[in-house]
Amino acid sequence: MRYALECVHCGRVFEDDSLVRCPECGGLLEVTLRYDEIDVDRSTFESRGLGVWTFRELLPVDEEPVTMSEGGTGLHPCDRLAEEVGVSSLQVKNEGENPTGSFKDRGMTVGVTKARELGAEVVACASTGNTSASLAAYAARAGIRCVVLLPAGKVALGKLAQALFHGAEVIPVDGNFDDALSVVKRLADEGLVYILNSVNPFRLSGQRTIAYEICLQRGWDVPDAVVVPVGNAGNISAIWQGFLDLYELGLIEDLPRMYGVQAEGAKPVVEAIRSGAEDIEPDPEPETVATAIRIGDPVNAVKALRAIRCSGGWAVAVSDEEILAAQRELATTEGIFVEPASAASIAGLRKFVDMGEIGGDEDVVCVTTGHGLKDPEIVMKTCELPEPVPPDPEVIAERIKGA
Ligand code: AN7
Repeated sequence: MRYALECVHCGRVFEDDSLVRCPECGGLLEVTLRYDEIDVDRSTFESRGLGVWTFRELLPVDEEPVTMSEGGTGLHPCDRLAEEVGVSSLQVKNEGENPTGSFKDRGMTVGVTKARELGAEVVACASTGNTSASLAAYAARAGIRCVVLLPAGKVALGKLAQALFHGAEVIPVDGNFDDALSVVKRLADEGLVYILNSVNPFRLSGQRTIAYEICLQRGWDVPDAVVVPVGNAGNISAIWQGFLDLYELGLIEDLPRMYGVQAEGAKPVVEAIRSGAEDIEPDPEPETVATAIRIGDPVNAVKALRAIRCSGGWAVAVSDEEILAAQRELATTEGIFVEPASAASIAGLRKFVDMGEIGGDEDVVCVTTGHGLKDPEIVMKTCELPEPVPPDPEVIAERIKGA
């Protein structure tokens, strides 16, 4: 086997793909690649089109994938914003360009392929929205029954529409994401459902391709810093592991520093980084306009703390006002429309630069995790729709000249 599952807590190693948590201590499992058994070099990947399955030798499945061409997202130079923020280079890895509009598709193509391989009859997740939209789509494609638990009234409209329309059984829960996730974990332990939250190690393997792609797109030149919004903390952990994989395989010569950004109203990871604590203190009442990261008890927190600390990075919290201002700035200065949670990475970058954590001469990649169309309601609150006028060229010409 070119991979195994390793417990993040007790370190035991397993070769049993049906596991989603350590059978010995209950801890999180992570896919560890056996680098000696993987025969790849830079040209293996350079000769293929860009996407998740470009890196199939590094993914823990051998079956035909359940796929919709996920990954292969743009890495957009943002020179005007770089100047504005005060860094010498800024690129945005825009994950909103995935099939269902978020980075979750990278994980689901791998996770749902594994679910099908295992013969799962029901796949399930708790979600702040994007995970449910992605799982609903991939489950539909695989022909597997899908159940999603959502915090009632707290999921952005576009995401809810996706989950419903792809035919998932949507169960709104009177509670927050953390409450919903603890229910799904329990049902998964009882064998009723196959869980596709970020406790699933196969899903997070797919998300490592964000790092793989960044390196390939930059000709294997590693950025100084990578800035990622943090909710359940799976993505920042997966991206860091992706860089480590390429480093261990000898495909890159450096590692980036990893920077996490949370919302002011949901910032347990930021507090732990600041205090030096080994684990987070859960926040029982997370609240933020960026509903995707409205999470108080991130399950992957320990891995994220390790990623941030081992890489020499840091974490900050940003206010809802800072998030919405960054969202607008990215849209108006660079043409990139992202959802509020994604804009947290831009708002956070500004803070890291102001704090001196990221230097003015550095080369930065911000990961924007979801498309702006996911949450049209939030942007329409701050946009004014002008009154209609007659279709009269003179009236409209006057309007244009007057502006
Ligand atoms: C746009 O959909 O947790 O730190 O249930 O949708 O890996 O959790 C979404 C998370 C960032 C945080 N940006 O990533 C869910 C869910 C967007 C997101 C995150 C999410 P993690």
